[in-house]
Amino acid sequence: MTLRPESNWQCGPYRLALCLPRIMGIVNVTPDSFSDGGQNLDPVAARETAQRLIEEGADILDIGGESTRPGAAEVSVAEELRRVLPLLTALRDAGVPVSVDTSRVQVMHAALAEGASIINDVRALRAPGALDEVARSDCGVVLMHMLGEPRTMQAAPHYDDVVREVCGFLQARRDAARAAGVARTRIALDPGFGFGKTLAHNLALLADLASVQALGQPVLVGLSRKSMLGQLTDRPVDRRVHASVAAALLALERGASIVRVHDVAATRDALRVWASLRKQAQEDS
Ligand code: HH2
Repeated sequence: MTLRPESNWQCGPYRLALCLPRIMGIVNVTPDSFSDGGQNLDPVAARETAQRLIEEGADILDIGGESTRPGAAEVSVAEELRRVLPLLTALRDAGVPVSVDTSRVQVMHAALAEGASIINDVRALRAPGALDEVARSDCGVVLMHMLGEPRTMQAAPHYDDVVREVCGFLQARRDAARAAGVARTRIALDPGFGFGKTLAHNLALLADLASVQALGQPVLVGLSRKSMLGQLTDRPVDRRVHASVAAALLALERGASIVRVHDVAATRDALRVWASLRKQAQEDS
């Protein structure tokens, strides 16, 4: 069991202690997300989902206004804002940090003005102006690795050494964020499971997550209900809860600090069991 150094993740007014793993609950306000698409388009439904995830044990909520599943269609900035902002406004007093899953500078800007505490960017702030936008605020930020673009990323992803290349990319983006003025304590890194990766690539990254952790930032993973779990279990997307919980635990064992999940209640129970064993191990050492 990997024992992580005590650390905190600075996310706007929140300082999340990471001595215990954290759950990021997903609320996609999209018609086409691969798992919860269409469920939260109605603002009342979106708010109810968010509230339920908090009650089930989410430490963070992650709101997405554009699907990044392979082949997903792009939406306009105006449409992304129309989807995300009302829920963000409704969650101002939610009591947990709210993250916005976006790569667009205009959406980052509006979301931060509306109280978002975290920017979760699957493109790791590569859009022109994104580094400066985040540097101007005090939000937390997730820098994720993706090979290519969602529309084509699963066509034939190739790496000579997936772990080395993903770690090299994350290190470079972390250094770029630091150089732009983002404090190290605000940055989490994510290897980007399923983003331009075959099953073999995903498994290599999960097996060697310690290499991502060795970069010295909190590690966030998104494995929940993903197609790699479908490939391993032969289950459709709505029957991957057990595989998702297993994958979350395996990631924690290998050094992840934050798990981004759809099934908060099931994950929370598993994390409680995991954490009790970790406490025991610490007391024994
Ligand atoms: N995965 C998805 C979206 N955003 N962000 C991070 N940091 N890590 C991930 O692994 C990640 C992410 C894809 O999952 P989901 O949001 O459920 O689906 P969709 O992109 O279809 O909305």
